[in-house]
Amino acid sequence: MIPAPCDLGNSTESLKNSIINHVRFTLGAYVESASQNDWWVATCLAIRDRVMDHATKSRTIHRQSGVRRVHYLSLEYLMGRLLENNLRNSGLYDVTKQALSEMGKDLDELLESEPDMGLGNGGLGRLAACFMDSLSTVNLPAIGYGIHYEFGLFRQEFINGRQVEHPDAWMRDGSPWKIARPSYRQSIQLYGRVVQKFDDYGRPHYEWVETKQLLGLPWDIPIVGYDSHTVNVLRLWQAQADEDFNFQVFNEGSYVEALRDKAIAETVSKVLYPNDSTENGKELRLVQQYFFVACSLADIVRRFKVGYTLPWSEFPSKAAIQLNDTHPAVAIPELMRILVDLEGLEWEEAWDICQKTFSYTNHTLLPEALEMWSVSLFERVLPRHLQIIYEINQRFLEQDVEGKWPGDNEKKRSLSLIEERGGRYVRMANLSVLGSHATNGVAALHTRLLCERLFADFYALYPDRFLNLTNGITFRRWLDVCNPELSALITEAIGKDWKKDAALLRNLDPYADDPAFRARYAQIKRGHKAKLAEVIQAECGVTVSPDALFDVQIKRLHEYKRQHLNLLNIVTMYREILDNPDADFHPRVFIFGAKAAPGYFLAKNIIHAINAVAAKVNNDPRVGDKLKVVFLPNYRVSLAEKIIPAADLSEQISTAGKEASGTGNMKLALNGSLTIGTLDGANVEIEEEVGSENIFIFGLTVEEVTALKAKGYNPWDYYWANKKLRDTIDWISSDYFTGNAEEFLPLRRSLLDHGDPYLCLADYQPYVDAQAKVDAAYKDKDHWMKMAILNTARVGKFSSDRTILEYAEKVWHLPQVVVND
Ligand code: F58
Repeated sequence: MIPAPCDLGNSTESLKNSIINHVRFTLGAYVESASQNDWWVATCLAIRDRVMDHATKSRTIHRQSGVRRVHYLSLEYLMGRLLENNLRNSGLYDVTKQALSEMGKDLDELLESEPDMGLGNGGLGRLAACFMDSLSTVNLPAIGYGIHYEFGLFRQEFINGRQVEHPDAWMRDGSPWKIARPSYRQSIQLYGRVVQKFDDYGRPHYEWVETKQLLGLPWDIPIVGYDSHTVNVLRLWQAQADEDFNFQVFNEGSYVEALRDKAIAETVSKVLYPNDSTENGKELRLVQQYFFVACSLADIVRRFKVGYTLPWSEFPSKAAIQLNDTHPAVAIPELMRILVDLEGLEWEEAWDICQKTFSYTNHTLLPEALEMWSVSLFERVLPRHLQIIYEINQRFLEQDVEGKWPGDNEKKRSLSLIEERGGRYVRMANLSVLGSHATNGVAALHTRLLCERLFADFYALYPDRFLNLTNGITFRRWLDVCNPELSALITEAIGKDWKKDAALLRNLDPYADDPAFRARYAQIKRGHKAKLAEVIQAECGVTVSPDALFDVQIKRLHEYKRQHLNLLNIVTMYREILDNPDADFHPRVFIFGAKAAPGYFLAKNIIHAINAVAAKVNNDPRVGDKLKVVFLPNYRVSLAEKIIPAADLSEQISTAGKEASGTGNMKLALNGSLTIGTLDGANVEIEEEVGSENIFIFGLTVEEVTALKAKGYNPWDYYWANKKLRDTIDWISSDYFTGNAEEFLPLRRSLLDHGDPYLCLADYQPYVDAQAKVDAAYKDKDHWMKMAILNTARVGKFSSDRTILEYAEKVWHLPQVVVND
């Protein structure tokens, strides 16, 4: 008989026992002298024990019920810290806090000691993390697949105001959340060549030979949903050398050589590429993509074969595969290879299975961010896949494109999977649309622009394949965890069901008119501002007042996001304070958080410029408390969790048509920060939800941007027509801020000589005017709080639960499967 497992109850005593057992038996430490890290690990393990049973149960139920599962393929998961999220979602927060406190330990201190799991660059990676939370919460059978990077996104430091990058060894000491699954290890092939062979009937087939092997070891991270027993897993692949690979060399006595090759193999999952929106065609990146895709598909196929004895035509009824942008798009030719070369299916049947299985999310319209691989590189790394892509392309152009536009070579050029101008490249976006039954944009405006511009010809060909699925965020992490005080206030007012059904937040609407509620809401905001002021003091050495307006721009640093437009306004304000010391500004703190891609020169110049302006402003006695500028280093999820609840104003000022959606805009609005923004991405829908009287919209619309560019945009016109703007730019590019007038010439040149590609100058005056309105509005504190409450109350639409349920209904056709305790 199998004995019952040890006590995994949810009482304080049970938790104390579990934690102490882990301190003693897992970590081999004395309770009396265990380190802070030991206590943190032991607490995580105690929670993990309670979660794992549900993970096993979820897996069993999903298998037994034979339902379709979604497999989310993403090269990035920006998870942040896991302990507090898991505690709050599983309802074990209070009891764990109590258990620790009875043992003389402070939970909050332990939570602070957890390193972020920063396996992503920005919005796309964080979206994947929010989706994993929602998939478990709404009881959908799902597996997330990605790479077990040894180094996540770099750690950022400022030295003399300049960004310096350091490696982020997030799991140098291991991580209590991940579990190795060696029995599901996969072996995959790379490089080599293709040989054509013929069967007894003279039919050709292809073999991929003389390849290099790479092993993928899966690590599972359980994903705990809120108030649900579904625990899905995030499966991350670690690259390992195939042990047989160098046996020969090893036997010949070249021990060191053998190990060198092992090290090379392992570099595949070493480090996350810190690119934001530019790809640079690096071979290792392509190898990373194929490695994780091939391991994941092999895992999915293994499950299909073990679980069922079904024909391949049933594969799509068991497996949906979502491509998070084009980075995993090589999955399309890989599944074709499995079906045609390994399983012997006819091309047409295999292609039908592929299209039914895959769906694709696009996250950008920026042309430079569209992934393309040089044909020669692709051919060297994945020779068989290139052949398959050629075959897909030929059939597509000859059948579908020729059928719709006979003889139209321009259409063929535009739709082809191969770009032929300026070298030959594989277009991963075209491959993704073609190999999928659904392509979605991430906000209504973005989807419209996909259909009208980027994929116009595909849209004409297959209009039914395109749909919009506006992004969302998990309200658990971005309210319940990061702002427990506000979460409690909301729950007190309207009950706790909003945590599962965010639309219920609308019930808060009337509370905006309740002075007592407003006062408590304001008090909570002030509390967070006071805490953030301490962080600012500790990180930047700048004293800021919690009574100032906290104006926040937190996101990757990119020209299209226009942190430099924000800077132009700051410098304008600075001048105005000096010119007119009695001007009636409400004191303001401008807060930035942003990492720049290490090779993105102009983005780094902008960071330096903001830091240089900050240093002057913060130390100028003529300015006093009226204006402070701080750039918090090393922006990451756990820092966002401190900034967002403390923000009054949310900067969402991208050039219209450039930001696909944005999700920081949703997090900030949820926490009662009013948006100052352009009509871009999801800002458009935020305005629709909160009402135009509760948001500050300014600037050119997408249509106006297009018209202006068509007419011929010249930033010098704006420079000469607006003295304030001219003075501002000239001041930044003088020696005033650093003693060296050359320092910010790159920024000046981009704004003037290089044509200001993101139209900062065109939007400058409308932005300055909108900021003046913000200043006036903030002076009426009571009304401001009312607007803030209405933002919290009206952004229920942006819950990732809603987004995920829409994917489940419209794309994956997935049932909800409740897992009982
Ligand atoms: C972001 N993309 C969009 N890409 O910019 C943002 O508007 C959107 O809200 C978000 O996706 C979620 O849909 C984004 O974060 C990347 O970070 C890529 C990483 C790999 C290289 C190319 C950019």
